[in-house]
Amino acid sequence: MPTRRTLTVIALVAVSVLVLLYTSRRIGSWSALDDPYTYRDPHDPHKSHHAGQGSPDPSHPDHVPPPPPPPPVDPVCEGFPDTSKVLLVMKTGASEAFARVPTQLMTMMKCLPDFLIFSDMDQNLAGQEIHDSLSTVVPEAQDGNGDFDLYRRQKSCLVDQASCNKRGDPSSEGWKLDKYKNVHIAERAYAMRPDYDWYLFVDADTYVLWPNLMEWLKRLNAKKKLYLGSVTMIHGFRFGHGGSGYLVSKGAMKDFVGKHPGVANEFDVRASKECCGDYIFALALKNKTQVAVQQMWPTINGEKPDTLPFGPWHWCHPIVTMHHMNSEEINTFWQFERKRQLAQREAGSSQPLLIKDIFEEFLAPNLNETREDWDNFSNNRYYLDTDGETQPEQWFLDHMKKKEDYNEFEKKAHLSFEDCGAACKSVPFDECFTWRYKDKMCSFSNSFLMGKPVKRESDESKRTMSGWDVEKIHTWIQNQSTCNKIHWPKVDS
Ligand SMILES: *[C@@H]1O[C@H](CO)[C@@H](O)[C@H](O)[C@H]1NC(C)=O
Ligand SMILES: *[C@@H]1O[C@H](CO)[C@@H](O)[C@H](O)[C@H]1NC(C)=O
Ligand SMILES: *[C@@H]1O[C@H](CO)[C@@H](O)[C@H](O)[C@H]1NC(C)=O
Ligand SMILES: CC(=O)N[C@H]1CO[C@H](CO)[C@@H](O)[C@@H]1O
Repeated sequence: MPTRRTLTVIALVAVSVLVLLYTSRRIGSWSALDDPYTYRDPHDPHKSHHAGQGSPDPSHPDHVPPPPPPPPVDPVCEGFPDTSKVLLVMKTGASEAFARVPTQLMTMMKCLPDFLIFSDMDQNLAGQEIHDSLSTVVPEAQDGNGDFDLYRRQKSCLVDQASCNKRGDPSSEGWKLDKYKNVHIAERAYAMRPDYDWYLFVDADTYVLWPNLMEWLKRLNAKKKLYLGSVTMIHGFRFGHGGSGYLVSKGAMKDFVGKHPGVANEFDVRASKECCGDYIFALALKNKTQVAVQQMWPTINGEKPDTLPFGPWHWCHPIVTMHHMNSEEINTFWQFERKRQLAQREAGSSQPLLIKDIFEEFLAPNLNETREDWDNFSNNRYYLDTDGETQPEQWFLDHMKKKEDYNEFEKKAHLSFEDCGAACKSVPFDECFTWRYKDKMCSFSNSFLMGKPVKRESDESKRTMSGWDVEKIHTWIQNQSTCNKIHWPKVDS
């Protein structure tokens, strides 16, 4: 039997241990509080200095400098991949920066150790520097050029940009200015940060899935000259679509902007004659290095959860970028991605996020047979009355099936929303997953997506009605493999 005295001693010891534990935790959290004062060397993003710490005291012979405290880890960034070899280079404009950039900084960019933001004016957004990419455009390209009206107006704005822009049309003017930026941005980004393996160029409404990107880049060699994107064409020339984002390897950047100082100015005047900056970038890159874009679609993608067409060519593919995401959509997707990664960590699995996972999160819970005043973008094939008084536009006629191949349901498809749906259900999945009825026209899509609500038209025949062949969609999904084989895009090097 323990005596009363022993019990008292044990109790006292227990209390002291608890007090000690508590104070050491407090100290721990105090040093974490110090971390916001971490100073990041702008010339070397990987090196941090802690003010007043780590400087050895020479008067003390046995002095061992204390190890620097670990960098602050936001709990939301736990398990976030090491992105220190990839530089995100974001392009925006002063007329949109305050609407788009803050949410990006709070979500998709939150766990990045470094990145650069370029615009058409020097700005500071809550401490984040935004650089004017157009400050060195040659006068020959700017003078007397209406494309630069917004550029000039922004600089002389006495109040906020939104108020000044009431004198113009910022979205179309911003677009005209945009095409001068891309090569300058590449040049400046490389000059400011020459030591990265990869440079990822995106717009301010592009979303990047970092865990997927880092998983993908493990398979690629940055020393090769690579330019990877979602291919678009102008005048038969292939280039990576800017909003989807394009990746350029260190090898290509070195050969391009590294070896050709002033290359951006060589293309300033050319830019005034072309439509788009992403196209100019590809022209300049090809001109100087012979490097051409490689097709990475659908992994580098220009759609977003509500417009991604799910189906045979969008399923077991990992996705690395999405586009046209507004702040709310970025926030929603970021939370989904972080939640999923946490769950995976607990389950000890690490499958990349596939396009089918986006279907399961965003569309599957909301699949319904029909929706009124809703557009599901079904536009692969049209059924319409070609014997009426008004001749339909040629584009619609070009998207019709040969009438002699119609079955009984297809013959009536143009009559009503219900007939259109019955026709969809009468054909196999590679002809119709979803249908839409609008303006006395029935149209099919061989993929399925969410789409969006549209304003209700007072004229009954002008309303947009959408339908999903839910049964066919489920049958098709059940017939898919479970995506054991991940379809990473093929890269030649
Ligand atoms: C690059 O552009 C210049 C100027 O337009 C042209 O003279 C030259 O032939 C081009 N070089 C290549 C390799 O396309
Ligand atoms: C879902 O589909 C059913 C059957 O077509 C329809 O009656 C119902 O209105 C739809 N629900 C919504 C929210 O559109
Ligand atoms: C199911 O998959 C098999 C093999 O890929 C294919 O031949 C068949 O057409 C598919 N059926 C459906 C209904 O998708
Ligand atoms: C799957 C599908 O039909 N997607 C289409 C959605 O609508 C846009 C714009 O009309 C088209 O570009 C897509 O091809």
